[in-house]
Amino acid sequence: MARVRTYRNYQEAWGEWRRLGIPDRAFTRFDLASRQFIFIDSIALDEATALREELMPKGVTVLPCRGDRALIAIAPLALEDLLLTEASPRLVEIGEALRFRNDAEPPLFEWSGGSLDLSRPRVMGILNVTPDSFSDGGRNLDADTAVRCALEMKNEGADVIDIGGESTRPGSAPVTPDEEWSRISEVVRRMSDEVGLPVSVDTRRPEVARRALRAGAVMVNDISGLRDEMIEVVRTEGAAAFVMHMRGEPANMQDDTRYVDVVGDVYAFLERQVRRAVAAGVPRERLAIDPGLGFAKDVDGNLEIMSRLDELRSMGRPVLLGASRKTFLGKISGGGPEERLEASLAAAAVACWQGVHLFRVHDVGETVRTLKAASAMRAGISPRSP
Ligand code: HH2
Repeated sequence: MARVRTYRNYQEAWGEWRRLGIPDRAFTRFDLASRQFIFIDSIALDEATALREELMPKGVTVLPCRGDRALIAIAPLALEDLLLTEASPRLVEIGEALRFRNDAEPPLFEWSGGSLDLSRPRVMGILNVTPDSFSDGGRNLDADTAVRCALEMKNEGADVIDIGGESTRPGSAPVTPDEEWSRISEVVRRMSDEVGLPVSVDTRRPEVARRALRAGAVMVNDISGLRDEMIEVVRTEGAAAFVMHMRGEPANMQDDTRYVDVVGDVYAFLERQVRRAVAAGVPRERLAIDPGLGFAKDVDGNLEIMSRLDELRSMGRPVLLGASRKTFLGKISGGGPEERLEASLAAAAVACWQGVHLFRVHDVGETVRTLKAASAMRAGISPRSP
């Protein structure tokens, strides 16, 4: 799926295009006044060349870039005109990306037997049943406490509870699947009876995911990007899934945080994984995406993603964001995990403004109130009753 990129000014566009290997002389052909440009993030050179041949007679510039990427310079309205006449499947796909990026219509998010209405921002409350999570580690090890905490999050307005049994903070040690499952099994089982919110299981282990889905969870939150075995679990159990971007393992993921274009690279990865899952039989409506803040990204990478979240909407899938209390927030506004509430709420407001659909957070009540205010301001009207 193509990615729609908006530049704030000419310098920003120029700097990025140079990094992507676009020759200077090409810049003059672009009308930056239109501000929106279309990137195709996974396109072979011969395909980009074919697209250029197709569009050249229509006065549209296609520039192949480094790293299997092409930039199309066309005003969105002109593209809509083009699509009205005749279009190859690639062009139709590009038109769709534009609509997803620009339309207010929310994408569907479903699982077997249920769905989540994304016409307003939704909050996923974090429930880590671990001794060592960076923010709430050790707090919910006992199942009664964990269920009480989930009920509290529900009362504060959470829409989903995300249960994790393994910390994935940078440098954390992995646990065995049996250990992970023994931490969360009772909590997952008690959720549907005692809390009554959809449950997501935060795991990268297919066997843990399968057990959790059979015990009542309906979504899989996989920080390792939904590899083949996990895709199979999601498909056979009829679950929904969050596909998150990460490189390497939590133990070594901060060793390399360089990207050609962080948003473009993250988008290309997520798109590839969504395509694989769909090709394997998981309905598209069951997949959501997450750029994975803090996972193989440095402070500047995280901030660049925060400022360009709107591009992720081009894929037409719900976007989940996990910025809550993360280290990069501490680095820019100071303080340890407990002192990052204000920065976390700022992240929620900035993301809401760009149309992010789901928010994975520790501080549910505060985030719900922030999102109510931010989404009303974005829409320019008072909120509908919940
Ligand atoms: N971040 C963490 C864990 N799971 N899942 C998604 N989809 N997105 C995220 O950004 C994300 C995630 C890390 O945060 P946390 O669970 O609070 O800490 P820990 O990994 O130490 O348990």
